[in-house]
Amino acid sequence: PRTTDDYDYSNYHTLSEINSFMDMLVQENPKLVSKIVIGQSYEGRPLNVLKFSTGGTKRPGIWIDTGIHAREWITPASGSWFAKKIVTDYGHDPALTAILDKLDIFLELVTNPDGYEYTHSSNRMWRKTRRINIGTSCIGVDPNRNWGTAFGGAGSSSNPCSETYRGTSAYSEPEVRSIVDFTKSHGNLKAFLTIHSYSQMMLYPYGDTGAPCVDEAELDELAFKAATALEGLYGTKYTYGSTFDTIYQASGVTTDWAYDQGIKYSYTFELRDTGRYGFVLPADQIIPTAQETWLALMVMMEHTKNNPY
Ligand code: PAY
Ligand code: ZN
Repeated sequence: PRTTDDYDYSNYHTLSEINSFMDMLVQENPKLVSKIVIGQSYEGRPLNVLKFSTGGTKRPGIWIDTGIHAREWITPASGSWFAKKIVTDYGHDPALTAILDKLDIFLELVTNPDGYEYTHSSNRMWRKTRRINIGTSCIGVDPNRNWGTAFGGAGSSSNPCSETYRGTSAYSEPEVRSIVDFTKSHGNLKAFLTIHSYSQMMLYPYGDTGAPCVDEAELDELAFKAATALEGLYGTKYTYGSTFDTIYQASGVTTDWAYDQGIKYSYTFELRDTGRYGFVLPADQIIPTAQETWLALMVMMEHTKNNPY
């Protein structure tokens, strides 16, 4: 494709295709979109973040990441569709326009590029990063157990061969560290939405403990509204609740960290499906999945806009 209008949103793409897509989107919309490189992956690939902004300085920000787990291909595919949706709707859809007049959106499409590349070249079911671990032939750290909140707790593994290996220390993975550094230097993120698959869930803190977070009532109500909007399009049913109560105990996860940084609207999304195809979701479900998820994201972004803190 030469333009983002010709991009095939209904198929899965390689890392280099997604990188070209991002560059085209920036080139076509220079007033609205820019690309920030927040760091480098373990294998040295750039960690690219799309910034959607209509001006201002350090406006409150919404963070969205997709593709932190390599095999969850529906997430960067949906994220690419979101990126195009934002540039298409800005100035036309009043709700999105109002959001972007107050808030900036940051979108990291391929948060674990080494892993993503590996799912294309070698092993479609790879989850972790591609770090070489000392003293074992097992590769990789789970980037969703590597965060500093409850790092090392139950629901994460000290075994480098495990799919939930936490790494040797919190933020050991450059893919995680770069987001931490970006978030802290930005200092004004108000929502943190990390997109995974599969299970059809919206999860809020905490993952390491069943104790409720202080904002549980508000986060639960907002998840209900977002899930209702999502279901309204194609009837896809989501469950929601804390990670601990809804999926399982997990320590050192992104949302617990983001929430403890003071970013109240912190959610993990688990996109389609509930297990029939799992990570290998057929490509004909990409656009419907993106469309329905977008409705939920819009509910959360509007709520963030309307409830400054
Ligand atoms: O962040 O709420 C969280 C933790 C839950 C996810 C995790 O284990 O990291 C849930 C899994 C994921 O998306 O990675 C669910 C999938 C189906 C899996 O690999 O088990
Ligand atoms: Zn995941």
